[in-house]
Amino acid sequence: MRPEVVKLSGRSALSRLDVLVVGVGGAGRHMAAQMPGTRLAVCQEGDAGTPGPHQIILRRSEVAVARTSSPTALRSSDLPWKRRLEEAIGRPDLLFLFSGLGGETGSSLTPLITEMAHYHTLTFANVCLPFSVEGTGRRSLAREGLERLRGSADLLAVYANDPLIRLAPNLPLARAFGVMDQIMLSLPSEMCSCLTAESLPHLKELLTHRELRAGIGYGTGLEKERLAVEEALSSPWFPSERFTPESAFLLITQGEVDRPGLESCVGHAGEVLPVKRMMVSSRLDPALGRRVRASILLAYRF
Ligand SMILES: Nc1nc2c(ncn2[C@@H]2O[C@H](COP(=O)(O)OP(=O)(O)OP(=O)(O)O)[C@@H](O)[C@H]2O)c(=O)[nH]1
Ligand SMILES: [Mg+2]
Repeated sequence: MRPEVVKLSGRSALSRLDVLVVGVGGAGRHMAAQMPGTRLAVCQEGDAGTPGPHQIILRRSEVAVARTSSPTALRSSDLPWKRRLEEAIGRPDLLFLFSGLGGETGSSLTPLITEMAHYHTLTFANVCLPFSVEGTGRRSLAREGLERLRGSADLLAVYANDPLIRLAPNLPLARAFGVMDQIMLSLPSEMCSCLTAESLPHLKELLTHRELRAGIGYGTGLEKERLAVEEALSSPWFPSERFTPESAFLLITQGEVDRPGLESCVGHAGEVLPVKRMMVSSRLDPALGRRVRASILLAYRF
Protein backbone atom coordinates (compact mmCIF):
# COMPACT_ATOMS: atom_id res chain seq x y z
CA MET A 1 0.00 0.00 0.00
CA ARG A 2 1.29 3.48 -0.88
CA PRO A 3 1.95 5.88 2.00
CA GLU A 4 -0.23 8.87 2.72
CA VAL A 5 1.80 11.89 1.52
CA VAL A 6 1.93 15.04 3.67
CA LYS A 7 3.32 17.90 1.57
CA LEU A 8 4.94 20.69 3.54
CA SER A 9 4.21 24.16 2.18
CA GLY A 10 7.03 26.39 0.96
CA ARG A 11 8.72 29.01 3.07
CA SER A 12 6.96 32.34 3.51
CA ALA A 13 8.07 35.50 5.28
CA LEU A 14 5.20 35.05 7.74
CA SER A 15 6.28 31.68 8.96
CA ARG A 16 9.95 32.14 9.74
CA LEU A 17 11.16 29.83 12.43
CA ASP A 18 13.29 30.80 15.39
CA VAL A 19 16.04 28.16 15.17
CA LEU A 20 19.02 27.68 17.48
CA VAL A 21 21.89 25.29 16.76
CA VAL A 22 23.78 23.97 19.78
CA GLY A 23 27.06 22.07 19.51
CA VAL A 24 27.85 20.06 22.64
CA GLY A 25 31.39 18.87 23.44
CA GLY A 26 34.43 19.08 21.17
CA ALA A 27 32.93 17.19 18.22
CA GLY A 28 29.53 18.89 18.55
CA ARG A 29 31.09 22.36 18.66
CA HIS A 30 32.93 21.58 15.46
CA MET A 31 29.80 20.33 13.70
CA ALA A 32 27.55 23.19 14.83
CA ALA A 33 30.10 25.76 13.63
CA GLN A 34 29.38 24.59 10.09
CA MET A 35 25.59 25.08 10.34
CA PRO A 36 23.79 28.22 9.13
CA GLY A 37 22.04 30.52 11.64
CA THR A 38 22.37 31.27 15.34
CA ARG A 39 24.75 28.96 17.16
CA LEU A 40 25.85 28.16 20.68
CA ALA A 41 28.71 25.93 21.84
CA VAL A 42 28.60 24.09 25.18
CA CYS A 43 32.05 22.73 26.10
CA GLN A 44 34.27 21.72 28.95
CA GLU A 45 37.13 24.12 29.76
CA GLY A 46 40.11 23.23 27.60
CA ASP A 47 37.86 22.08 24.73
CA ALA A 48 36.53 25.47 23.81
CA GLY A 49 38.79 27.75 21.73
CA THR A 50 38.50 31.44 22.61
CA PRO A 51 35.74 32.29 25.08
CA GLY A 52 33.02 34.39 23.46
CA PRO A 53 29.36 35.37 23.83
CA HIS A 54 28.14 32.22 22.11
CA GLN A 55 29.89 29.72 24.32
CA ILE A 56 29.04 28.17 27.66
CA ILE A 57 32.18 26.78 29.22
CA LEU A 58 31.74 24.26 32.01
CA ARG A 59 34.13 23.02 34.66
CA ARG A 60 34.96 19.33 34.93
CA SER A 61 33.04 19.14 38.22
CA GLU A 62 29.96 20.69 36.59
CA VAL A 63 30.00 18.13 33.77
CA ALA A 64 30.32 15.40 36.44
CA VAL A 65 27.18 16.73 38.18
CA ALA A 66 25.29 16.72 34.86
CA ARG A 67 26.36 13.13 34.30
CA THR A 68 25.58 11.66 37.69
CA SER A 69 22.40 13.47 38.81
CA SER A 70 18.93 12.28 37.93
CA PRO A 71 16.91 14.50 35.55
CA THR A 72 14.42 15.20 38.36
CA ALA A 73 17.15 16.30 40.76
CA LEU A 74 18.75 18.49 38.13
CA ARG A 75 15.45 20.04 37.11
CA SER A 76 14.71 21.20 40.62
CA SER A 77 18.26 22.31 41.52
CA ASP A 78 19.29 25.93 41.14
CA LEU A 79 22.85 25.70 39.85
CA PRO A 80 24.54 28.83 38.43
CA TRP A 81 25.85 27.02 35.30
CA LYS A 82 22.40 25.56 34.63
CA ARG A 83 20.88 29.04 34.80
CA ARG A 84 23.52 30.30 32.31
CA LEU A 85 22.65 27.43 30.01
CA GLU A 86 18.90 28.06 30.25
CA GLU A 87 19.37 31.77 29.53
CA ALA A 88 21.63 31.14 26.52
CA ILE A 89 19.21 28.61 25.02
CA GLY A 90 16.06 30.67 25.55
CA ARG A 91 12.88 29.44 23.91
CA PRO A 92 13.49 28.91 20.18
CA ASP A 93 10.83 27.10 18.07
CA LEU A 94 13.36 24.49 16.99
CA LEU A 95 16.62 23.46 18.63
CA PHE A 96 19.15 21.43 16.67
CA LEU A 97 21.74 19.71 18.86
CA PHE A 98 24.95 18.14 17.55
CA SER A 99 27.22 15.89 19.50
CA GLY A 100 29.67 13.02 19.25
CA LEU A 101 28.60 10.63 22.00
CA GLY A 102 31.39 8.83 23.87
CA GLY A 103 33.05 11.81 25.59
CA GLU A 104 31.87 13.16 28.96
CA THR A 105 30.50 16.52 27.86
CA GLY A 106 28.49 15.47 24.80
CA SER A 107 27.12 12.31 26.42
CA SER A 108 25.90 14.13 29.57
CA LEU A 109 25.00 17.63 28.44
CA THR A 110 23.14 16.77 25.22
CA PRO A 111 20.50 14.77 27.14
CA LEU A 112 20.38 17.40 29.87
CA ILE A 113 19.70 20.21 27.36
CA THR A 114 16.88 18.23 25.70
CA GLU A 115 15.44 17.47 29.15
CA MET A 116 15.48 21.20 29.98
CA ALA A 117 14.22 22.53 26.64
CA HIS A 118 11.60 20.09 25.42
CA TYR A 119 8.79 21.69 27.45
CA HIS A 120 8.74 24.74 25.19
CA THR A 121 10.89 23.87 22.15
CA LEU A 122 11.02 21.11 19.56
CA THR A 123 14.40 19.48 20.16
CA PHE A 124 16.19 17.61 17.38
CA ALA A 125 19.36 15.82 18.53
CA ASN A 126 21.85 14.60 15.91
CA VAL A 127 24.48 12.32 17.40
CA CYS A 128 27.20 9.96 16.23
CA LEU A 129 28.36 6.86 18.09
CA PRO A 130 32.10 6.21 18.58
CA PHE A 131 34.12 3.85 16.39
CA SER A 132 34.51 0.42 18.06
CA VAL A 133 38.29 0.93 18.05
CA GLU A 134 37.84 3.89 20.42
CA GLY A 135 37.34 1.40 23.25
CA THR A 136 34.72 0.16 25.69
CA GLY A 137 34.83 3.22 27.98
CA ARG A 138 33.65 5.50 25.19
CA ARG A 139 31.11 2.97 24.00
CA SER A 140 29.58 2.70 27.44
CA LEU A 141 29.41 6.50 27.93
CA ALA A 142 27.77 6.74 24.49
CA ARG A 143 25.23 4.06 25.41
CA GLU A 144 24.34 5.92 28.61
CA GLY A 145 23.89 9.20 26.70
CA LEU A 146 21.83 7.59 23.96
CA GLU A 147 19.52 5.92 26.47
CA ARG A 148 18.81 9.30 28.14
CA LEU A 149 18.31 10.97 24.77
CA ARG A 150 15.78 8.33 23.72
CA GLY A 151 13.65 9.43 26.64
CA SER A 152 14.05 13.18 26.25
CA ALA A 153 14.77 14.37 22.68
CA ASP A 154 11.71 14.99 20.51
CA LEU A 155 13.60 14.00 17.36
CA LEU A 156 16.73 11.88 17.52
CA ALA A 157 18.92 11.01 14.53
CA VAL A 158 21.66 8.48 15.21
CA TYR A 159 24.74 7.85 13.05
CA ALA A 160 27.13 5.04 14.00
CA ASN A 161 30.73 5.82 13.01
CA ASP A 162 31.65 2.18 12.22
CA PRO A 163 29.91 1.93 8.80
CA LEU A 164 32.32 4.62 7.58
CA ILE A 165 35.10 2.02 7.77
CA ARG A 166 33.20 -0.12 5.28
CA LEU A 167 32.58 2.83 2.97
CA ALA A 168 36.18 4.09 3.08
CA PRO A 169 38.49 1.55 4.76
CA ASN A 170 41.72 3.54 4.47
CA LEU A 171 40.47 6.89 5.73
CA PRO A 172 42.58 8.35 8.59
CA LEU A 173 40.51 9.06 11.73
CA ALA A 174 40.65 12.85 11.40
CA ARG A 175 39.38 12.68 7.81
CA ALA A 176 36.70 10.15 8.81
CA PHE A 177 35.38 12.62 11.42
CA GLY A 178 35.27 15.33 8.75
CA VAL A 179 33.25 13.07 6.44
CA MET A 180 30.89 12.21 9.31
CA ASP A 181 30.40 15.92 10.02
CA GLN A 182 29.31 16.51 6.42
CA ILE A 183 26.90 13.55 6.47
CA MET A 184 25.33 14.64 9.76
CA LEU A 185 25.04 18.30 8.75
CA SER A 186 23.44 17.74 5.38
CA LEU A 187 19.81 17.14 6.40
CA PRO A 188 19.63 19.66 9.25
CA SER A 189 21.10 22.46 7.14
CA GLU A 190 18.64 21.71 4.33
CA MET A 191 15.80 21.61 6.85
CA CYS A 192 16.79 25.07 8.13
CA SER A 193 16.11 26.52 4.71
CA CYS A 194 12.74 24.90 4.08
CA LEU A 195 10.93 24.30 7.37
CA THR A 196 8.15 26.66 8.39
CA ALA A 197 6.20 27.15 11.58
CA GLU A 198 3.32 25.27 9.89
CA SER A 199 5.53 22.25 9.30
CA LEU A 200 6.52 21.75 12.95
CA PRO A 201 3.27 20.01 14.01
CA HIS A 202 3.76 17.52 11.13
CA LEU A 203 7.38 16.87 12.15
CA LYS A 204 6.17 16.31 15.69
CA GLU A 205 3.40 13.96 14.67
CA LEU A 206 5.38 11.83 12.23
CA LEU A 207 8.90 11.73 13.61
CA THR A 208 8.96 12.23 17.38
CA HIS A 209 9.74 9.49 19.90
CA ARG A 210 11.16 7.22 17.25
CA GLU A 211 14.76 6.83 16.21
CA LEU A 212 15.69 8.49 12.93
CA ARG A 213 18.22 7.17 10.43
CA ALA A 214 19.27 9.10 7.35
CA GLY A 215 20.24 8.44 3.75
CA ILE A 216 21.25 10.88 1.03
CA GLY A 217 21.46 10.15 -2.69
CA TYR A 218 22.16 11.99 -5.94
CA GLY A 219 20.78 11.27 -9.40
CA THR A 220 21.56 12.54 -12.84
CA GLY A 221 20.36 11.73 -16.36
CA LEU A 222 17.02 10.42 -17.55
CA GLU A 223 16.12 8.51 -14.41
CA LYS A 224 17.68 10.88 -11.92
CA GLU A 225 14.73 10.84 -9.53
CA ARG A 226 14.71 7.05 -9.24
CA LEU A 227 18.52 6.93 -8.93
CA ALA A 228 18.59 9.58 -6.20
CA VAL A 229 15.95 7.77 -4.10
CA GLU A 230 17.71 4.43 -4.59
CA GLU A 231 21.11 5.76 -3.63
CA ALA A 232 19.61 7.38 -0.52
CA LEU A 233 17.99 4.08 0.47
CA SER A 234 21.29 2.20 0.16
CA SER A 235 22.63 4.25 3.12
CA PRO A 236 24.60 2.11 5.61
CA TRP A 237 22.82 3.96 8.44
CA PHE A 238 19.49 2.25 7.77
CA PRO A 239 19.06 -0.94 9.80
CA SER A 240 18.48 -4.35 8.17
CA GLU A 241 15.13 -5.14 6.55
CA ARG A 242 14.15 -6.95 9.72
CA PHE A 243 13.20 -3.47 10.99
CA THR A 244 10.35 -1.66 9.28
CA PRO A 245 10.21 2.14 9.41
CA GLU A 246 6.92 3.71 10.49
CA SER A 247 7.16 7.03 8.70
CA ALA A 248 9.49 8.98 6.44
CA PHE A 249 10.61 12.50 5.68
CA LEU A 250 11.69 13.05 2.06
CA LEU A 251 13.47 16.25 1.15
CA ILE A 252 14.01 16.75 -2.58
CA THR A 253 16.54 19.32 -3.75
CA GLN A 254 16.59 20.27 -7.42
CA GLY A 255 18.97 22.48 -9.35
CA GLU A 256 16.12 24.00 -11.34
CA VAL A 257 12.31 24.11 -11.10
CA ASP A 258 10.99 20.81 -12.46
CA ARG A 259 7.48 19.86 -11.24
CA PRO A 260 7.20 16.53 -13.12
CA GLY A 261 10.64 15.57 -11.75
CA LEU A 262 9.46 16.36 -8.23
CA GLU A 263 6.31 14.27 -8.67
CA SER A 264 8.34 11.41 -10.08
CA CYS A 265 10.69 11.47 -7.07
CA VAL A 266 7.75 11.41 -4.63
CA GLY A 267 6.06 8.67 -6.69
CA HIS A 268 9.14 6.46 -6.69
CA ALA A 269 9.77 6.93 -2.96
CA GLY A 270 6.09 6.08 -2.32
CA GLU A 271 6.46 2.83 -4.29
CA VAL A 272 9.55 1.58 -2.49
CA LEU A 273 9.16 2.88 1.06
CA PRO A 274 7.15 0.55 3.31
CA VAL A 275 5.80 3.39 5.49
CA LYS A 276 2.29 4.47 6.39
CA ARG A 277 2.99 8.17 6.08
CA MET A 278 5.60 10.22 4.25
CA MET A 279 6.28 13.90 4.74
CA VAL A 280 7.64 15.67 1.65
CA SER A 281 9.42 18.98 1.28
CA SER A 282 11.35 20.45 -1.64
CA ARG A 283 13.84 23.21 -2.27
CA LEU A 284 16.03 24.65 -5.00
CA ASP A 285 19.81 24.75 -4.98
CA PRO A 286 21.18 26.05 -8.30
CA ALA A 287 24.61 24.58 -7.43
CA LEU A 288 23.14 21.15 -8.23
CA GLY A 289 22.68 22.06 -11.91
CA ARG A 290 20.80 19.18 -13.55
CA ARG A 291 21.26 16.80 -10.63
CA VAL A 292 18.68 16.02 -8.01
CA ARG A 293 19.32 15.13 -4.36
CA ALA A 294 17.01 12.97 -2.25
CA SER A 295 17.51 13.20 1.50
CA ILE A 296 15.49 10.67 3.47
CA LEU A 297 14.87 10.29 7.20
CA LEU A 298 13.22 7.04 8.24
CA ALA A 299 11.62 6.75 11.69
CA TYR A 300 11.92 3.46 13.58
CA ARG A 301 10.76 2.07 16.87
CA PHE A 302 13.40 -0.43 17.93
N1 LIG B 1 31.82 13.71 13.62
C1 LIG B 1 32.85 13.94 14.46
N2 LIG B 1 33.01 13.14 15.51
C2 LIG B 1 34.07 13.37 16.34
C3 LIG B 1 34.98 14.42 16.12
N3 LIG B 1 35.90 14.40 17.14
C4 LIG B 1 35.56 13.36 17.92
N4 LIG B 1 34.45 12.73 17.46
C5 LIG B 1 33.69 11.59 18.05
O1 LIG B 1 32.97 12.13 19.15
C6 LIG B 1 33.23 11.39 20.34
C7 LIG B 1 33.25 12.35 21.50
O2 LIG B 1 34.42 13.17 21.47
P1 LIG B 1 34.45 14.67 22.00
O3 LIG B 1 33.40 15.47 21.33
O4 LIG B 1 35.84 15.13 21.91
O5 LIG B 1 34.02 14.45 23.52
P2 LIG B 1 33.40 15.59 24.46
O6 LIG B 1 31.93 15.56 24.38
O7 LIG B 1 34.11 16.88 24.18
O8 LIG B 1 33.75 15.03 25.90
P3 LIG B 1 35.03 15.34 26.88
O9 LIG B 1 36.15 15.87 26.03
O10 LIG B 1 35.31 13.98 27.47
O11 LIG B 1 34.50 16.30 27.85
C8 LIG B 1 34.53 10.66 20.06
O12 LIG B 1 34.56 9.46 20.79
C9 LIG B 1 34.51 10.44 18.58
O13 LIG B 1 33.82 9.25 18.24
C10 LIG B 1 34.76 15.29 14.98
O14 LIG B 1 35.49 16.23 14.72
N5 LIG B 1 33.67 14.99 14.20
MG1 LIG C 1 36.24 16.96 24.43
